[in-house]
Amino acid sequence: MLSSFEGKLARNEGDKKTVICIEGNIASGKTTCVNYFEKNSNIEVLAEPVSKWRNVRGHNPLALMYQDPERWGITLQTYVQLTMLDTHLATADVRMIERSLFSAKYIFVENLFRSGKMPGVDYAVLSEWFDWITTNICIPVDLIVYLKTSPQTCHERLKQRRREEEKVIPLEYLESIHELYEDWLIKQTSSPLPAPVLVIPADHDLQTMLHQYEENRDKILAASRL
Ligand code: DCM
Ligand code: MG
Repeated sequence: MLSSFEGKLARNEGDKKTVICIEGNIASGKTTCVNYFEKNSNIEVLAEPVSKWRNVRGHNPLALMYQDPERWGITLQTYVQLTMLDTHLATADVRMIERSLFSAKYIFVENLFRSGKMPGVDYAVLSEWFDWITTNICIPVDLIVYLKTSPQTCHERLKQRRREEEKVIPLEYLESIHELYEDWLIKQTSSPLPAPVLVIPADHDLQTMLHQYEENRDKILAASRL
């Protein structure tokens, strides 16, 4: 269940909040990163609403999308857009969120469309929704932390985490998502950037990654003082 939209909209306007988005390819280690900050700082952490994407009133649009993207891509992405908007409108003053409304559109919807797996009319309707939301609702982002991985690393991690729906994901899919992330956050040649980007190399093992989060902790949390 989504909480009261009207109430959140009203609260979102006016008072200054800080939002840090953790971005990166599928299985790049975003959840590990947000879990680190949940334990080692006072900021509120909001994990990606992936459990909702796997179960909306008994349906699994994530699984359906991987089975037949042409048919179900729009279904999943419409719901992702709604749940990410709900996440952005959460109440805490300082918060870290896994991915964002922006990457949902600029990376995942874009990928479905460019790979010929989303009909033009579905892409047009999602784009209208996205443009309406970002024009009419204030969605502030203060910092993007990009966990930069190689697609091969993500492929290995994906196999390890064994999420049932993701068994069908080939390396090529991760390569296209990677390219779109690089164009957006590194080359900065595709879609608008909602905030400055901090890049953290994320191909390393867990211990090294935790150490890097520790080293970058103050820099990341400093976004709340901008
Ligand atoms: N996903 C998607 N479309 C989005 C966002 C995510 O299809 N707009 C999928 C990719 C992964 C899962 O949801 O299968 C989220 O996993 P992760 O935690 O690796 O980001
Ligand atoms: Mg995750």
